[in-house]
Amino acid sequence: MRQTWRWFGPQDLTSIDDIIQSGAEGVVSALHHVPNGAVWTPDEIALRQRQIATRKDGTPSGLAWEVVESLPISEDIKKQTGDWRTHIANYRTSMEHVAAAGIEVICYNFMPVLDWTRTNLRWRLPHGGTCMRFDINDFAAFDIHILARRGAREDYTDTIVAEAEVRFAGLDDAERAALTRSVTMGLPGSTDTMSLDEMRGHLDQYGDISAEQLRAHFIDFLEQVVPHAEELGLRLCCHPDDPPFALLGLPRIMSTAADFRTILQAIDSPANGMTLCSGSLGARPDNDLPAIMAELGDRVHFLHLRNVKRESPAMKGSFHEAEHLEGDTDMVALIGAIIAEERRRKAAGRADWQIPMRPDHGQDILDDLNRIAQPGYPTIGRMKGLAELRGITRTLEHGDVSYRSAGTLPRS
Ligand code: CS2
Ligand code: MN
Repeated sequence: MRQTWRWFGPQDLTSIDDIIQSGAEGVVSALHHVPNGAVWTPDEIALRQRQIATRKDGTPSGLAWEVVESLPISEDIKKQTGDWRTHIANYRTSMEHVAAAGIEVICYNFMPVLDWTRTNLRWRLPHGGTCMRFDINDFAAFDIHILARRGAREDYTDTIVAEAEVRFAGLDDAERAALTRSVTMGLPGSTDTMSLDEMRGHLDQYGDISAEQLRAHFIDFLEQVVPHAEELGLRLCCHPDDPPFALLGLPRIMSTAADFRTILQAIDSPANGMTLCSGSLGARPDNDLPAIMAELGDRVHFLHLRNVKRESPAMKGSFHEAEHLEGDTDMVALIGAIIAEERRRKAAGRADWQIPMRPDHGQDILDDLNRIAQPGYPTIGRMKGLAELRGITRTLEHGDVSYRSAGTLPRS
């Protein structure tokens, strides 16, 4: 695996100099200030590349921008409304500029309105640090009682509806505002929150777009961009839904192995790939991460490694972000499956045999607790995660240790 680190740009509390000390080999970034649907210009891309390539003292950092995360897909493209055709043309132009700058991998997602969603961004853990958490009862309290969405009750079990009622009644004004802030928190890389009215406006615009229709829009989009990406030598890779189930009555269509299978088969090109995010997919008990890697691995172009602890056996339930080697995904088995895929690629002569990976999220620990970083993106917590993942990788890649006797990896 190629060890990378997400950097949000010059305002990021983790500096390029810090990233060097984390041991990461490459950088994942995006032009977060460019509005969704607009073209990424060569100048803006080159500026970000220079920022990544330079330390504070002006000397070379030795790091390069290796993965774009994300080149966002506008809401108009997802709904096929307004300027969606122009936005697709712009997407193609941005891809050309990214490819001309020497970057080959582009991650994006296809979630309507919201990116990842949590109910608590700083949940206190027994060790004194904090992590992000999704509590289905708190979320239902928000949906039913704060957002007051029509039909919300029907989306939850009676037990959750009853518990949400109790939770809501127990929250004072400040706690209601905090819950609202957590749920409506802007996308990664932005500090904006959505107002409740804006959120209602977005939900209304989705009207009754079904999952099937959203999937058809997704395939239309891919038909327009994947062949061009292939010509440009780019690898596109869709990030899964987080959490991997429908929220607020909005369809979510990239939540399971079957969802990815459908989309990867619909446009059967190496340029149409997957971002395997073990934390997002791992929030559902029916997603078996090592099995997904073994099945779809040849189209996995980017890896997000993190872990979640599911708090109930429900398909749509509460979870929190565990340490990278804890939680419900067997991280050692997953990394084993990744290394097996890399060896297959190497043997087949694939230039992209090494898959870029980043520690996705981390718990806030030590000095992280005194700095308010992007939720999920503390310096020390992520560095700890990366170090643990690197340890597993180094062990499994070692030519001569006992994993071979477990029979899970072919000889290198
Ligand atoms: C990221 C995603 O912070 C995260 O959880 O993995 O938000 C990811 O950047 C997007 O969904 C990709 O488009
Ligand atoms: Mn992710």
